[in-house]
Amino acid sequence: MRIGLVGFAGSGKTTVFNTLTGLNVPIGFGGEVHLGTVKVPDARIDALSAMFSPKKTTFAEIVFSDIPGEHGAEHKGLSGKALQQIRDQDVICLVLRAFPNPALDKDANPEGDFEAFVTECLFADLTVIERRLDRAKKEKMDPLEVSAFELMKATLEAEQPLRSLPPLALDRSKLTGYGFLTDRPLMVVMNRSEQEATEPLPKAIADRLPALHAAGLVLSASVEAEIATMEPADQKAFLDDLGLSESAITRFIRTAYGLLDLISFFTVGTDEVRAWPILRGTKARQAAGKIHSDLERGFIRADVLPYEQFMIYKSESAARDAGHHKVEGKDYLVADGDILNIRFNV
Ligand SMILES: Nc1nc2c(ncn2[C@@H]2O[C@H](COP(=O)(O)OP(=O)(O)O)[C@@H](O)[C@H]2O)c(=O)[nH]1
Ligand SMILES: [Mg+2]
Repeated sequence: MRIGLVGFAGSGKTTVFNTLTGLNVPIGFGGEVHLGTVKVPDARIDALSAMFSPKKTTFAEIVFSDIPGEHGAEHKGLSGKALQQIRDQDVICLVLRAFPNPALDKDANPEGDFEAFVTECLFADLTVIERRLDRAKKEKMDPLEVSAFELMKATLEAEQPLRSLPPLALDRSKLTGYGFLTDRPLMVVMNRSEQEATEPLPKAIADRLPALHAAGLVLSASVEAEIATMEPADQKAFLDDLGLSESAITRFIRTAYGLLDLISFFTVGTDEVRAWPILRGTKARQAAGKIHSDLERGFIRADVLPYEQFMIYKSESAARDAGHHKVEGKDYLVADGDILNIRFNV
């Protein structure tokens, strides 16, 4: 999964990026996109790996991109280049500045920045759609496509993001090339000062999130940066002191998985124990395709063993003998924690 950190210059994107990835790229305005990969912790993978002692253990991964915002004197919006880079991401994570930054002559205004970003994305999508509809007047365009674009236009003009349109309203498989920003899942990170690290999201933002189908999270990048330099034992005490039960990365991953409605299935063996993130509601055949396209193409059936059952019996054969092993067809809805073995033939 690719998550792009975006936001206005000085909002703390690079600091948040360093916190989440454990990297240490230089702080400073502008610059290039940074990439960092994080393993998604999963105690079930740890347990399976301990049992199989595989050559390789593979966790789900998140690739974070730190995308610099524009920093011209007046214009504090995102450059065309930044917008293009955002289009390559699976999730947009907007970092809002809610701490005083002496390098900027403006007070923190997270609510204003939030609305500015939301509006900017609406306009960027609207521009793409209007251009396409203009072109449709000259060239032939499938009438169904025209009506889809008219619907999207009306949605944006009503200040609703495209992601608010339900799956049946829009055939998104035909729209992938457009990279609509408001159709991407949106996560909002409120980057607070040390003193306010545990304050909840301001009401003005919290109230807006449901209608935007977005998720929110509060953290203090500078607090997290401090924690990162401590011994693990001290980290826990420090988090407890602040009234935070978990580190930012743990909370971040949970929020992202919840927003996207992601679950994991597992493959196990002495070669590799691995977690595969999928959308809830994915069918066995598509899940097989995550592993390899041959497995999707030549899919015959899936042997399914829920993780919980496997851990009770401690072996596939014992769980099977006890009747917990299921054989499922291509339309089986994969459940969180399913250990899958795909039978296929190509
Ligand atoms: N007090 C405080 N300062 C922060 C926090 N996050 C970032 N900063 C500072 O704000 C400035 C801009 O941060 P940076 O990560 O470079 O922002 P970017 O331009 O969005 O990448 C730096 O001086 C950071 O040290 C925070 O949570 N609290
Ligand atoms: Mg930066």
